[in-house]
Amino acid sequence: KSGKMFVPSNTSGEIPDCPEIPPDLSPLNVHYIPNITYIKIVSQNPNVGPGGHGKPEGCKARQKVALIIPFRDRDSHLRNWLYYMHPFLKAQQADYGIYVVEQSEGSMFNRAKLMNVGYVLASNDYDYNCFIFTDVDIIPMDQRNLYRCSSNPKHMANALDKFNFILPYPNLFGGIVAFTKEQFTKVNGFSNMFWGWGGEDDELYQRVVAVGMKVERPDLIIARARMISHNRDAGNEETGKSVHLIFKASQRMYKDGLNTLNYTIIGITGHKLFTKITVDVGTEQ
Ligand code: BGN
Repeated sequence: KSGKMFVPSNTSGEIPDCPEIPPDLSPLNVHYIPNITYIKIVSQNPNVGPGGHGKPEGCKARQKVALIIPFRDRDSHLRNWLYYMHPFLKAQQADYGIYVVEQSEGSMFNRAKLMNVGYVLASNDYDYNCFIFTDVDIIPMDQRNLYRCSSNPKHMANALDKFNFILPYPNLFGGIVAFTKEQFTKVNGFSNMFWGWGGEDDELYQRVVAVGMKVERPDLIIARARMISHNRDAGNEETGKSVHLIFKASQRMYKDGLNTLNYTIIGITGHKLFTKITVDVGTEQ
């Protein structure tokens, strides 16, 4: 016996960092499949751990990404989102977890508050440093659109099929946004005061600008995404109150947001493909 042992090339014993840009990313065909089942999605994603967590094999991801989805009564959209997104995030070598934040019945929908709740609970669950707040009905059509954070808050829904793959107005900040922990706490999160449809994203944009950050967006080609078409949900009507709140964003932002968030958890369930948080966010005062 020579006494020589096999010495792995990485002598520190730690797995290497994943490459900055994951290999072999490409555009995708995305279409809505109304009857896709959870059983099928689970069987196609054996790598996904309880609560909807995934990790790259053989390398260490540079970011830990929580995906936060505000939700109420959109089961078939959720199934489609999961069907496409688990393989997508795997291809991107993401270290990630999926949090579906469901608002309990009986009050007007408050998308922004659900985002704040998702941020707080995901932060308690794992050491995330990047938070992607995404609607359940938007599915990216190109794996090169990296679900990661940048040095500025990033708007990622700038090329939706619904808007003919262009940005409909320069300050649009809806659909999907990515914030690091530092960026999100700097703006005190979303406003808690937007009940019903519209404007909470425009208000968040005002917060970002008010603290001197810029908004980044991916290239229009790789940002292409499908939005599942649907009618406006009951319990999420437009109230017309948004415009006043948006105007005063910079005056209100430190008195309305993460530091004033209140809610009651109804339940937290670790499903195979996601963590579901059901929450009572109250009603408009
Ligand atoms: C805008 C909404 C956004 C929404 C985009 C795209 C408002 C505020 C009006 C003062 N803004 O009109 O919330 O993301 O459309 O649908 O409603």
